[in-house]
Amino acid sequence: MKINVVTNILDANNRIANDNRTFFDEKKVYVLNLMSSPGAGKTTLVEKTIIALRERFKIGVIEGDIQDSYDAERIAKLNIPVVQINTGGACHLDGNMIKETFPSFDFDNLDLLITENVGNLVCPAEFKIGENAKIMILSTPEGADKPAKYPLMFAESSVLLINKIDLAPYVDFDLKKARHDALAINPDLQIFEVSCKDENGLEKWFTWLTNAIENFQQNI
Ligand SMILES: Nc1nc2c(ncn2[C@@H]2O[C@H](COP(=O)(O)OP(=O)(O)OP(=O)(O)O)[C@@H](O)[C@H]2O)c(=O)[nH]1
Ligand SMILES: [Mg+2]
Repeated sequence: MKINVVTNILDANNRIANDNRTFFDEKKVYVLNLMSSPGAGKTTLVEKTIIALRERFKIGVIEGDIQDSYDAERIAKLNIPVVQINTGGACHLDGNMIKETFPSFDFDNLDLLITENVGNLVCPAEFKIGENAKIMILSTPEGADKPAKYPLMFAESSVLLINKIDLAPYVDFDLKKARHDALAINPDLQIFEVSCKDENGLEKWFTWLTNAIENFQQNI
């Protein structure tokens, strides 16, 4: 008897993620996969980004959490189309979960889909969802040793936002070390130092994202 073995769950996910990417390309929708530890400031960044760019781009959001819909409720208050995925224990979003949200969006009326992944510094980096870019947040209270300890997410991301810069003096965050170690892992990483609370530094992130969406739309 021949036994078929699915050797690599990541291969299976990659196929679905590539199909998602083809679909998003057809619809000219630029997709972000936003990742960080729990509480680093993902939803706050999504809120600020919506407020800054909503006049320029039509934005939709997917919120990924193990349980509950707090984050989706925050986004819904801004009158933005949003879908909450509850993974029911899984520590990351995958291609199939994203595909299942498709009927909930009017993609002909979207330029940007922001996907907030489950709070976790490890697994989300391993699973593609069909994104154009992976974006990650490291917040200063987490410590400057995180790039060295959790290198994959830093290696996979295009942008690193070092958030809660307002708290850096109180938590002895070694900014130089964090930058150095992150760039040693990924020399192409764009690093922005921001405070989502007082909005310092966010303008550079908005400019990066605006350029990325416009380049994508012109070249697709
Ligand atoms: N001081 C300070 N607090 C911040 C900043 N950004 C976010 N916060 C706070 O950090 C807490 C967590 O922020 P969220 O945006 O909910 O974090 P998250 O990454 O979405 O959290 P999960 O979805 O649970 O993983 C909230 O109390 C925010 O107000 C910042 O730049 N400075
Ligand atoms: Mg959140």
